[in-house]
Amino acid sequence: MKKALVTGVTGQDGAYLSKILLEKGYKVYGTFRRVSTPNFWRLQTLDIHTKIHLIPADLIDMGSLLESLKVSDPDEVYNLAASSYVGTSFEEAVANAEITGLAVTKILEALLHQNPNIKFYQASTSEMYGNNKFKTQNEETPFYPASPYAISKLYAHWITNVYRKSYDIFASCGILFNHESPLRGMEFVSRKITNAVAEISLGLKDKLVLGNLKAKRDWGFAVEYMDAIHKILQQDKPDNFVICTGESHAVSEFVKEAFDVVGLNWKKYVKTEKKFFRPIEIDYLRGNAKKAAEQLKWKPKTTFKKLVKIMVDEDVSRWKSFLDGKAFPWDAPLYPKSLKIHSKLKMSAITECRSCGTSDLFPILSLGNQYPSNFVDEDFSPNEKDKIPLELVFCGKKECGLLQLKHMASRESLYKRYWFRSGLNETMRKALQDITESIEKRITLSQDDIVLDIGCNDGTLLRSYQSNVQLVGFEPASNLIDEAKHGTTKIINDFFLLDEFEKHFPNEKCKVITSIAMFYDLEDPNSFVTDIVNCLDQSGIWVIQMAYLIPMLEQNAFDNIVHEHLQYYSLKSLKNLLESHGLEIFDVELNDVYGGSFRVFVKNKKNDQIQIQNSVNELLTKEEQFGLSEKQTYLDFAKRVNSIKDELYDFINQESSNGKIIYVYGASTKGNTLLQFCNLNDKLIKKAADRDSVKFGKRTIGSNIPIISEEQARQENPDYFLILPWHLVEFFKEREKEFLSNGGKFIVPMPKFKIMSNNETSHS
Ligand code: NAP
Ligand code: G4F
Repeated sequence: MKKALVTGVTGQDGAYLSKILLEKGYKVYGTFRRVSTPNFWRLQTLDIHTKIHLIPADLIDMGSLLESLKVSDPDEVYNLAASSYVGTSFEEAVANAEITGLAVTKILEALLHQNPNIKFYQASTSEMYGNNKFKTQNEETPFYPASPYAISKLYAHWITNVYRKSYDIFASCGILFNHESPLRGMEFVSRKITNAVAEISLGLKDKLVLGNLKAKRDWGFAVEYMDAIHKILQQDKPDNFVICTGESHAVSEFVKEAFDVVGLNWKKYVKTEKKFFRPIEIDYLRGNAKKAAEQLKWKPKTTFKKLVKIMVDEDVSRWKSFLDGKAFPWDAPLYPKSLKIHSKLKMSAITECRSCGTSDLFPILSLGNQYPSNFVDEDFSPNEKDKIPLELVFCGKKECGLLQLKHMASRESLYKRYWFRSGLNETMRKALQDITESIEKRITLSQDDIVLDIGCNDGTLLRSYQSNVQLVGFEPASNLIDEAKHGTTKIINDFFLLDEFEKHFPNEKCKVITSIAMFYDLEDPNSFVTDIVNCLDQSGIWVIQMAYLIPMLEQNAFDNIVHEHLQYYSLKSLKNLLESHGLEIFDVELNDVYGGSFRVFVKNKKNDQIQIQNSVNELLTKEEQFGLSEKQTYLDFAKRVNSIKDELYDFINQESSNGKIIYVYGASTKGNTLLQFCNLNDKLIKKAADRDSVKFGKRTIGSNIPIISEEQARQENPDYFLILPWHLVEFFKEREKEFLSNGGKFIVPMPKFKIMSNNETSHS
């Protein structure tokens, strides 16, 4: 799925372009800036406000521009934001230069840093031609800008051309002539006229005061122009294109056409006043879009007359519905609910439980400021400001008691590339097959039923179904998609969203939904569950599997705590959340995956065909006995974790200063938590051995330990292997028999710190 970033998404063009891109299957990110009265009315009118991913950004703020590129990671950027009203640019010339002109260099610079392969579109304008003497204007016509706005736009136009040539980037400009629509801002002459005509026709007003009626413009319909700019970025080469109708009409003609629509004589109502004249006027603009017609195969369709009628009719109908007591579409001064806003502040602390919303959150354990787990190239220098605290808090509401992370890293950055591949090892393949077997035992699947796996990774789980069904997956990590597509029906390269599912499977529901090792990653579990409820057939089942809290506490497995996993569920806290959405847990099983997981089977409460198993109450009782509702249980865990940290660090530090060579064994994702928390780095641990060749040559983030193959590590024969996937230690003992029999030792950090050698197991 292509991703586009549209700056100025709240404006006329931003709204129409976003709609077109969504219809073409793009994931659309849009920037908006804080204004005193929220202005999402255009997006609401087109009913796309919930479908766009909004990013707060101001064009004069470099940080927010960088952030918007980072969050959206786009294939295409459409820079539509500008202070676009020519009249105001005379009054705020410096601001205009900053916003409309200089900001474009900032975006281009940010883009070069983020990814020079991003395609860039700059919204240039016919205003740049100014008072030129040519009968028509095309891409070769010289520019004579006649307003601060036009000068800023010309700067932006040239800088885009210069960057295109200098850095060989795909940067194109559309030189668009005036384009109008019912979504046009009210101060532009077209909308000022059509709105006033509507009011006059309904007896709400008796005059329209304008400026220069003789000025001529080439007016087209905005929707069609947005189609053209999409085409501009789909060309083989970047270039400049004029987009226009080729006809020019005076303001007075616009006025006459508009009054004609409602059957009134314009001369009776229209006056002119000096204050609406410009200090310098552009008398005449008429474009020539021959190049667009030839290369883009684009031609305008809506005539001048039709355009005016569309706008007048829409304004009349808005005013009529206002008179009927309905709100105007632009009377929307609140942030509409369910906007998707990606704020970088979300990295700051939560103040309420993500599940039940209570504000009773108690601090339990801090693992310090850490880089989100990653494996990076040798020359990568991490930036301290990318560290995010890893801190656990406990929800004090009795029915909930959810253990969760206080801070959150940007989701997009965590899942853009995912290091873990399900199909890589036999144990995991079997574990996933076990899930589909347990499902097919509980529910009969028939041909064409949809089974959906959310976070489907490389598709291993989907492929293990025995029944002949439609295998559908959502997976945000692009590096896994090609593999996931093999042998499956449809893989959607994205986070799960009901809208997205419905786009591909309109009017269909899923018989089975699985979410394996992902449900605890959700920043908003409530909206996810709402989407599941609407996606799941009423007789269907949802299976959630993830690391379970009791084994994590019992085994002191603090390395389960990573930025990805925001919640650490008990059965009770999960039950509380699901029940608030009309769902019910009907069975639960425990298994050894990830050192101890639970598999929870969920159904709609209204489905009484499925019996609730005793396993549910049994586990809830066990949780009470274990003390999962007590804060003290978690504080005791934190104490044990801190003492493991001390023991581990002291031992490694001492052995390293004694000249012993220590390697990591298994550069696991979770291992990065342990290394960073325990202050272990390449000074103390020389190398890390791993099986996955993709990691060879890379380093563990933050601790900077170079990763090599297991074979190389065996040859180099260190004194110790620090076992990061410690729950597999019995298996490693067998695999590294020779290393152990040659005197090598394992350092096993958990459940209790210990040293293992061939003959003995000793605590330090
Ligand atoms: P518009 O309706 O005025 O929309 C402009 C957008 O830019 C709005 O979303 C606005 O946000 C945003 N913006 C303004 N200042 C900003 C800032 N400092 N930081 C971030 N965003 C800011 O304009 P339009 O008609 O859609 O035009 C789109 C683009 O095409 C503009 O660049 C315009 O100059 C250019 N253009 C337009 C025409 C035309 O006839 N429409 C012709 C040629 C070129 P708010 O909603 O918060 O104000
Ligand atoms: O609607 P306008 O304000 O648009 P203008 O100045 O042509 O600029 C628009 O189109 C440009 C493309 O050429 C864009 F780049 C720019 O961002 C914007 O979208 O004025 C059109 C004509 C002008 O000649 C103006 O002097 O209408 C004349 N006019 C006469 N009376 C008036 C009025 N303009 C406005 N805004 N208000 C009047 O009362």
